[in-house]
Amino acid sequence: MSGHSGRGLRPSKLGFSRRGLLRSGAGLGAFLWVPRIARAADPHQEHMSPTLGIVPRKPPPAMDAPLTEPDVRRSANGVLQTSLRCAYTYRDVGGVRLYVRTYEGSSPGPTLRMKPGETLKIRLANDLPPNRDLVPADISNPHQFNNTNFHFHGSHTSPSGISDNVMRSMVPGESYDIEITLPKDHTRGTYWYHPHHHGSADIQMASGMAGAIVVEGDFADVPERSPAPRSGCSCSLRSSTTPAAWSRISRRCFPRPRRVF
Ligand SMILES: [Cu+2]
Repeated sequence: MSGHSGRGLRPSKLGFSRRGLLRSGAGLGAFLWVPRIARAADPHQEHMSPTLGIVPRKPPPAMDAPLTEPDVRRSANGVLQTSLRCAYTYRDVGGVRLYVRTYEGSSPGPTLRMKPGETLKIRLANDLPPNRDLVPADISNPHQFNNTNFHFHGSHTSPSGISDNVMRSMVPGESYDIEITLPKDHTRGTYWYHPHHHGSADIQMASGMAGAIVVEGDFADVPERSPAPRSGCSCSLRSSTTPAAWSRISRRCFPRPRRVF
């Protein structure tokens, strides 16, 4: 009974013809396309790719939820003393359950409120798991996502030692002290903190490791602006910055080149 090669198994012998196959193919194509056209007509579903399994079909309920104020930590007697624990946490974001790196189990992390002239003292515990990778040959590539450090974005303070030092390495399983003193003439406003460790900072921030720092005060607290005007603008705030503060800012942000090549 041998002798039947693959060539001999023509569609007609299998019970359907080539024409029938083409007809049924066209029918199947139409069957698959109709729901797509219907979906395209529905603006709610249009942007939801059917290829992404994690995208919910309904509008995410979290978008309708009221804004939840993060935990607020305030200074007392000139010091804001607190602790920040970096660890993995489950978070429901847009109706999707994610496992992300956080400060204190929330994203954003706690809001820190202090005043110019005060000191921020943080005990930072890095409870992220050990890194599984080594530093790559090209350190521009993202690496060792569980190393961290702490940066007070926008502050005009010391960048060295245990102050606002973005060159520190805070490795998993260890705790570190951070001590940042703001000058008395520090500009008031809303700032933020985030990790600044080379190789992992962007991954950790995208994961939700960031929080607000409010340096409290207003025009009435700035000696040069007192008594405060009834209305102000950012220009008057800038003109209120003392020469000492300006030279600190310019030294830090625009370091003078030693030599021009
Ligand atoms: Cu920054």
